[in-house]
Amino acid sequence: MYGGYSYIEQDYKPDKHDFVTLLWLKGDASLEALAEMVASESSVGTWTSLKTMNQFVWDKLRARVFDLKRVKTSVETAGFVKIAYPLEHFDHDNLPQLLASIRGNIYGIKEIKELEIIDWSIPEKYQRQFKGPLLGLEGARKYLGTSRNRRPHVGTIVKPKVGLSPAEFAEVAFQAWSNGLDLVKDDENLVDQDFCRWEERVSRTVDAAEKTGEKKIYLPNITDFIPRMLERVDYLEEIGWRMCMLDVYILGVPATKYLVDYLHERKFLVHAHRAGYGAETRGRQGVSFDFWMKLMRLIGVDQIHTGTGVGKMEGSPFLVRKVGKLATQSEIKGFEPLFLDFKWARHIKPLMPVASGGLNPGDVEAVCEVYGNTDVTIQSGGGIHGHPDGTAGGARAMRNAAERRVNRKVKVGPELETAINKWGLTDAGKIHQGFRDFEKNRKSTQQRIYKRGYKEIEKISGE
Ligand code: CAP
Ligand code: MG
Repeated sequence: MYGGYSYIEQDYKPDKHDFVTLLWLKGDASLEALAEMVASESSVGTWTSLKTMNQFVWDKLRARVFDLKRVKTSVETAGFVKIAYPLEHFDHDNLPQLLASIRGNIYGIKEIKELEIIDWSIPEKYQRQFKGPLLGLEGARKYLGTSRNRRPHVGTIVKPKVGLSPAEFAEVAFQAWSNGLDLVKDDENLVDQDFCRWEERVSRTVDAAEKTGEKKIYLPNITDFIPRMLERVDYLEEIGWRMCMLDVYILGVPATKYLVDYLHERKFLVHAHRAGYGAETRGRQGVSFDFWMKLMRLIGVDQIHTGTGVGKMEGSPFLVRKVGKLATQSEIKGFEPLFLDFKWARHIKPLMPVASGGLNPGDVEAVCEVYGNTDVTIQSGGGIHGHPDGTAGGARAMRNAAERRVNRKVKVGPELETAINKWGLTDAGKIHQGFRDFEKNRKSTQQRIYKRGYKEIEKISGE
């Protein structure tokens, strides 16, 4: 009972039109009380009973807490719970309103010390209001001509992150492309600084891409206030370059959705950088990256950064494979309490996952093992421009590694050998074995998580 009402129905079976959130909760009251605070504050209630409450509100719009699983801790209460919300609770086609309910006030409730939305499911009827990716995974493959051989796409982020002039930037990009890379992108913090004005950089770099005589991806970062982003899209359209990058987490859901719709009306490929996501996905207060992944596929970005499992950014192979599946599969079999069963509406296309952050050519095999296949774009900044033979050597090594991944007859070239001598070869076999062990111990791992909570999850997540 919280605020005069009881929201708990332990054995509730969600309706196909319900949203379900899977939460981790920890705090200063019983798990039941903590969960009811969340259900109340995120749906129809508040701290006290209301004279204005009526049957329609209670019957049709309230949230329901179910499947509570208490975990043993020494002092506070903690555990996993699920909360179901009826579809009628939400506006049509309005993600900000949905977020204000399920990801809103609940994070400020004083008794709650830890609250993580680990996962959520979205009813098909709600998904049907969104278009999903326009080009997605297969669109990117078709553009680059890799639909048949299915090799991983390889690319680079020009480094230093900021500071090169437009001419220097375009030259580095040309070296990268002409030595085998598919993709070059601006860094997340490079847009329109005085030393590298956006328009001049884009015009020179697009010329460099065209000079290669091959289909290449160049992703200019257009992130800014909305009017300036629209001007940049218009410029790109004028010069016939239909692709760009958005820092989607920084922009937030409303601006991202607005831009993706605008770009897709103009048939652009949209690449999503996730800079900043860690502010709410790490630790036990916030949301998991899966939460964001589902939002972004619904909104329809065509490519998105999803982690590496082996590079410089957080995320174990297990977690990254899970996010990769959310990007590329139409249906996911759950492993509670880490993720729920989930099905995408049929029209929502797969999108291209992007592994980036601390990678080098010796990581290609391992990254493919993390993702479980080669449907991934592998990006490397330091691992290309830090190659002893420079950008050209790094690009050749990276392409060589990608070709070898789909055709074992391709020999290790001298640049790949140099890269491996400098950075080593990440052990893909060990990652493979890790997944096999996990499958073997699925049931017992699950039992341990329910017993000991996040201490066990951290062993899998690498946190
Ligand atoms: C990679 C990168 C990306 C990170 C972000 C960087 O450069 O450009 O922004 O990958 O992480 O600046 O760090 P390096 P994520 O290849 O030189 O590491 O993709 O996980 O969002
Ligand atoms: Mg970057």
